[in-house]
Amino acid sequence: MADPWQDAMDHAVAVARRAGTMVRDAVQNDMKVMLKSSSVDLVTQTDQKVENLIIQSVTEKFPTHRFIGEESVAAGEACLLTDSPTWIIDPVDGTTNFVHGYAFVAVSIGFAVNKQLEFGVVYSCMEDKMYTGRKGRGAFCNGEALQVSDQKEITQSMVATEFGSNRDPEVVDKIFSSMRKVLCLPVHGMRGAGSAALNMCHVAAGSVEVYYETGIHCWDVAAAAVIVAEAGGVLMDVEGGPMDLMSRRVVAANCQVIGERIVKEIDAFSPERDDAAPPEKA
Ligand code: LIP
Repeated sequence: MADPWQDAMDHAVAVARRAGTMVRDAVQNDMKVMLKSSSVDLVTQTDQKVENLIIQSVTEKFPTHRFIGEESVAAGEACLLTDSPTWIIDPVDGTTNFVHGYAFVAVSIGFAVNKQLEFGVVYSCMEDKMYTGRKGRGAFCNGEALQVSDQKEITQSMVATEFGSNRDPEVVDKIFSSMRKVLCLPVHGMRGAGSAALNMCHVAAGSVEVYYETGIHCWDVAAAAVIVAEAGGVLMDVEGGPMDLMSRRVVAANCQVIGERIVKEIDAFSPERDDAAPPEKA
């Protein structure tokens, strides 16, 4: 059967490539770093330029489609997923990496219809790796099919997580106590690429068994969630049960057994949801 969203997906791949070139070019130049929620939550003009490029180019081709974009939300737009076809965009996932010239930087474009994720495109700009996933049709990296690892033993596993950008000591304590428990299971190793989307692509590619994080946003994980699922992996909440895209909590695992095992070690907490109502104006 013809894929009703093939055109949109082809467009996402093409625009992600253009965006990636913009990111690579920007790394060579001086960049102006600005702050968002805190002094460690960084944003650059490139994040904003890339998001504008993607939104403009998609709007020209699909004028009725809607957007949730990291920088548009930072500028005050609502983060609401409706039944309309919606592009969920992180123009630069791994902004801190980008600012420091650390190699894992991705353009992440997810696409949802009727609140269901249909496809995801994650372009790892510095590595020139194009990860794609289309619901029901598989996941690929530069055209090669992706398959999660078949490991079922947590003690033989590689685990990825991140410190995030919340430096509230209570939150940092929870992050460290979870990491300590995971490390002492013991696991083979713990890593963090500095990009949620790429951590998840590493699960899809089989080099990491499980990635978990609290504090991410829907634009960090929407695209890669399709890639993980289509590579045979599972997505869940940090307390088990299904992943909720707006909850800012994610576990992406190669299989249910590993996902559920890691959940037992996580000290869960709940940041404000992405779709929380904005505060009323005084
Ligand atoms: C970042 C993530 C990173 C996570 C940060 C942040 P950004 O996205 O990909 O892994 O730890 O909290 O969400 O801000 O670079 O798009």
